[in-house]
Amino acid sequence: MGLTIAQKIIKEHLISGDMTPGSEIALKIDQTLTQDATGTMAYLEFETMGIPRVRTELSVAYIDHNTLQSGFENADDHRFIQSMAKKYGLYFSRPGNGICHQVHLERFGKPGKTLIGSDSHTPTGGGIGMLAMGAGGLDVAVAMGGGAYYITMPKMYKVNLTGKLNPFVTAKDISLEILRILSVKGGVGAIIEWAGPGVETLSVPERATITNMGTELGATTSIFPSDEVTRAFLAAEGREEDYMPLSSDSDAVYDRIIDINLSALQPMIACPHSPDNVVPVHTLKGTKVDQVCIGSCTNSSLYDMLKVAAMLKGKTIKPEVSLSISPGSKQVLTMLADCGALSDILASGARVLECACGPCIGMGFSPNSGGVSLRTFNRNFEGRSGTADGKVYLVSPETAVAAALTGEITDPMLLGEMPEVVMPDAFKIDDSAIIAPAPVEEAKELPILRGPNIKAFPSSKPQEDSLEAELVLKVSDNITTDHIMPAGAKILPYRSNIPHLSQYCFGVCDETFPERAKAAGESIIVGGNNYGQGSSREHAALVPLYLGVRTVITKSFARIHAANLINAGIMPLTFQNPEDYDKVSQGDKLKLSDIYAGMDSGKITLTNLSTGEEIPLECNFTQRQKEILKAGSLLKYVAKEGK
Ligand code: MIC
Ligand code: SF4
Repeated sequence: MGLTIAQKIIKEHLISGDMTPGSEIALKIDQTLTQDATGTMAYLEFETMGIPRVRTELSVAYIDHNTLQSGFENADDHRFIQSMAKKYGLYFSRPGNGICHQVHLERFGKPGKTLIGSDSHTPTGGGIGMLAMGAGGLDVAVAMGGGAYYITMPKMYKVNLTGKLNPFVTAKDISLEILRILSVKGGVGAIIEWAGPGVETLSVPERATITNMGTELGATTSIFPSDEVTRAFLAAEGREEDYMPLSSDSDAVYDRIIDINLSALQPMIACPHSPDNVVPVHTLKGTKVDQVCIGSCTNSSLYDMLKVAAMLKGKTIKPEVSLSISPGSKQVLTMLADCGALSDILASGARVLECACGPCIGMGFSPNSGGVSLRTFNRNFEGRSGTADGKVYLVSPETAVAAALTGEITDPMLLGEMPEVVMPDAFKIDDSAIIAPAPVEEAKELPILRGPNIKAFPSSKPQEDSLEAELVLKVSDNITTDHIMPAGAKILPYRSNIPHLSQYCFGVCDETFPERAKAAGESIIVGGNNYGQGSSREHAALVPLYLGVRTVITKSFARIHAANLINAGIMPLTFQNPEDYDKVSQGDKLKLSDIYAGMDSGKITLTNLSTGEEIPLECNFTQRQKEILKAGSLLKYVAKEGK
């Protein structure tokens, strides 16, 4: 039987396990990346492992999330990460050099390699034919130390592309269309391979837009073939030697095949507050728009920005609309400046922001009260923009510009001719903002620079055989990590200060949660389907751990969050019958007994001590996961096993 692209890369990197979907596999990781919001924690964890130098082919530490520096906290964290990178053998991408995924694609990504990153949009690298996955900081720390990355062997989905995109219809619209078809949980447990004759019509940055947003499907990752388009992109980046061709075998078997005809696609828009709440743009025609943001790791490539500049050239945005543009990298911004496109953008009335995540993670540029914000980003979760009642819609750069020019949601296809955009044959290479690590001998003597914002991480407890605790919080379906541990300008600078962060835990759902959880001592959370979707932030596990949460029981979990809970020593369990979710209420006293036997059999009984009812729960832990939970956390397990 032939292999898919992902299966080929997995086979080549398989350390243990068998490649049957559903079984645990251990993968050798070639490259890692971190960003600063998850990086401080990942490097603190790496430090405790006592390994003198990273053992990957390449590890890069990016600073792109926390760049406001409204106090000493961000600046201290940047210095800490920079000193870690220098000492332990990582490249350091300075603040201002760009968003991790965009820069990694430009300067480091290589077809056929494995990459894990402490950021859920690491699958952006799939656009260049990498097997790139988002992971918790601790998993990245272990991989930096040369350890394997463990995942459940995914199923294989294929999206077969035919035809060619019409002007004003873009890769973002393909992403939104697949979200409309599959929903935010439709990719769970699967790798999505993009195939068919339509693939060669898409450039690497367009492919990367699509693999980036595969994260919103809950997919393990998404991947494109590596072909002549990939070679041309690498050549333009001055790294043609990194090219290798990659394609699936003609008799590769897929669990599901979805067809999309690019010629028939129209501009799409995701409505508040979920990326899968997708409709054609024209159905919302005339909706007044207050704010437009163009950028983020989804849509900030040179190609995107040149299209935006060409559409804005000679025009002025509506006075009622505020438009921000954040180019994805220094390379993109420099090239925009050199060719004059930046002047066209500025002349239109746009505000140009730093090459960083910025408004995407609520670091400034929040919309006005109740404001409608059209963003080229990948997430529109409630409250993420920083304005609690802001209404965020996700669109392509073309649809974003159409709204900025008209002041309302407008199908860009109605704007007349799309101006021609010519991509240069070569990108401008300037790696001066990427700092190489110190040579081994010199590194030994180097200090690590720590600020007072870095606090110890919470200690976890070994899982005991029984647990009696209060159900402190019951939440519904599709709870995101932005609900569990919000980000934004006020909170993000405290990513290495769990006690401070804990005040905001679940603030979007219930501001009383942190106090109630602390008062309860040990506690349990109950959730619905797809609990923990979104970010890879392990803070969404570490903060509940700090507040005393011992187990989370749901109808189903998002992949990275479930792994983060186990790594932190919190047991994720699911209802055997989803309707039993209704048999527990917030405030109930719950009991789990014979947990060890249950971990082996996959069945654990929950007794609701408040009603007397018994409820069957399920778990599907691998031997390793059981040992992690019994040890208390992945860190304790690694220390114990010497792994
Ligand atoms: C996000 O887009 O939510 C983030 C911020 O990039 C996160 C990482 C984080 O929470 O630091 C992600 O996607 O993993
Ligand atoms: Fe940054 Fe937004 Fe991309 Fe997350 S999704 S890495 S916050 S740009």
